[in-house]
Amino acid sequence: MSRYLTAEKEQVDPRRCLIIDRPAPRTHSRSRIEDLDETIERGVDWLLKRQSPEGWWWAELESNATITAEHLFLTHIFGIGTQGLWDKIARQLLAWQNEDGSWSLWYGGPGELSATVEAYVALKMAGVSPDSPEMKKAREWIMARGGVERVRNFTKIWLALMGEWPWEGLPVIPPEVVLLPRWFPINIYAFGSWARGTMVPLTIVYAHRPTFPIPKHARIDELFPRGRANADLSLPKKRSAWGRFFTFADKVLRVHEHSRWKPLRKRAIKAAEEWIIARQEADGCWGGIQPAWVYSLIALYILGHDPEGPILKKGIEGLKRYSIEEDGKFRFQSCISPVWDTGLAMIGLQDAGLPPDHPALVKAGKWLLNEQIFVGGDWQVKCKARPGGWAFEFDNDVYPDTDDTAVVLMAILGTDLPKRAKEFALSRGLEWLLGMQSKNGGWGAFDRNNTRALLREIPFADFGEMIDPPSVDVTAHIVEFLGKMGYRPGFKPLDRALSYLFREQEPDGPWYGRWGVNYIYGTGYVLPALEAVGFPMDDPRVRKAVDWLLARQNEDGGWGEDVMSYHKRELRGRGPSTASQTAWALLALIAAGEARSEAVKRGIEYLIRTQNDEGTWNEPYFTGTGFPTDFLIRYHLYRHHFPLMALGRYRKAVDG
Ligand code: R03
Repeated sequence: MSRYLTAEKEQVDPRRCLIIDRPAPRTHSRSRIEDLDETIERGVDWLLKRQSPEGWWWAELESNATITAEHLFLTHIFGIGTQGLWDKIARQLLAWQNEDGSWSLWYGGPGELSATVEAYVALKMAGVSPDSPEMKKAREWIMARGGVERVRNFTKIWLALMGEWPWEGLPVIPPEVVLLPRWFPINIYAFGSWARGTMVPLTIVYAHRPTFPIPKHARIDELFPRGRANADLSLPKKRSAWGRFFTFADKVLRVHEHSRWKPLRKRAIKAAEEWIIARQEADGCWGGIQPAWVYSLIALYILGHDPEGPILKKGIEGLKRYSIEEDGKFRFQSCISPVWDTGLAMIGLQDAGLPPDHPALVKAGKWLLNEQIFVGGDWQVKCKARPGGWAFEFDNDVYPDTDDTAVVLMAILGTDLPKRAKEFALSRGLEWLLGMQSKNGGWGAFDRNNTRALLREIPFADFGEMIDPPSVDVTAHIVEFLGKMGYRPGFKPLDRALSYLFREQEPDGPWYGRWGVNYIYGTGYVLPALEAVGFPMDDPRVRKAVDWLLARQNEDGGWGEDVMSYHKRELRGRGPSTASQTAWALLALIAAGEARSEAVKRGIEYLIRTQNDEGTWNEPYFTGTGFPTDFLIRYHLYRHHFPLMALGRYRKAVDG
């Protein structure tokens, strides 16, 4: 068995220069607009010190207890868990536990049942005594909410893999779906890229129903309210017409699963296996995301691949790059963001006044040029353009995304780079983006026209999102890039994008934030995009958005928005001030021509006042979105590069 976690032969730590930021004190007394220059200078220095020798910036992408608990489960399944690692995981999980015994999906958020069950099981496996006060509280919290029967499908899959939940108590996904043709309403390319990369390996797992039993002491009989034998195995209720249809289809598929006549099964499994193998990345990952990665490892393992063989060995060793060990604690990242962090850091530095030929920018720009992807990927099923995009992670050639591509292109545009190389990168990036525009004028993140909403109704769909329809925030980034390239209304793709954006505007002014929390994020991207394409900022629709933001400024001069704004109308644009959300609001207002307003001045003073002694900002809140209310992300550089952009653009706007 490979013992990657205890391997001592380490040559280079793949995570060196990963920024793991902690809150720092604030003892300075800068708070006035006269302190702007010093604040910017400190912010620039902080960032420059943290650039890697290769040129990139890369900070932690924090999520929640499930990802780390599942890492423990995975090491159990492969028999590579060590007590040393499990102790570190246990310490991390306990550090995240809420006072009431539960675990949340974001800082300050309510306890969540699936996360709490996963953390509880992982702690039990790690050897934490079920009689400890922490475990007792967790158990009571779980049982008060219906116990293990009420958790999401993904949690049930992990429990089934460990013999703690019956495979019968999960919706069926037959591997034969891999064979369905692309014109069929349900086929793997109709799913969002992440759902596709996750479900293809899961079909193999489902077909084999393997179990890797856990020791008796760790079993969870106590989480079944009516006892294990009487567990409620019914599927989550879907009320819509399609939902009822799929629930019926599930019953039919169950009969098929129990029959011995499965004429296409062997072919389907073979096709799924080849599909997975063809998509492993250079660093061993799949799609740069934890779910696709871990289920691909498990699927290939079940099919008999050798853990010491080329595929699984690389896949398991690669996990190290997504791991973080700090202060005797271990946590796993669901995804990593070096390309995104680098692009945004460069834009922040440019706004802060670094010249285009600054060595840090040139170095970062050259690194980004090398990251451009010129091989095909899944997106080609719906788009005929030549490749030329960027992905979020170091290695993810199959799934470049339009959001990273737009941000990187803007970063490159403001940097002095060898002329021919720069022009080539810009033109191929632009060509790819234009090819990826969806029918409705907007852009999805990973695919074109990925909008089949009926997939949300399958019984499996109880977490996250099944599809990747165009979103306002991604579209705004691309519009902004088009503007910086000199495109103006009258250019057809831009006109279509602008009508999409205005169709999506809320009646009272703001825009929804798909990949960031929430209306402040959406609005904070749209107004700078409109300005970049020369849109008249006295347009009533712009003024409405401005008024909406102004009405939501906090007493302290900042802005904040609670994650629950995704569910509760009255929380839209409301919440404790944060550095990143304040910056988004300011970027919107400055773009709208409000730089000299009292509100913007107070917002800027909020950022000046709250900068900490290290030159960055403290931000415990999660302001990034993976899936609204199901999966939130704390990007550890958002607190830094967005304030830097806002302060820098403010200075340019009032100086000029
Ligand atoms: C901010 C813009 C750049 N951008 C990329 C954003 C990446 C966000 C992180 C992606 O990480 C994921 C984590 C996931 N989990 N579960 C799923 C998943 C997908 C991506 C998931 C959910 C449902 C299904 C399959 C997988 Br079905 C933890 C655009």
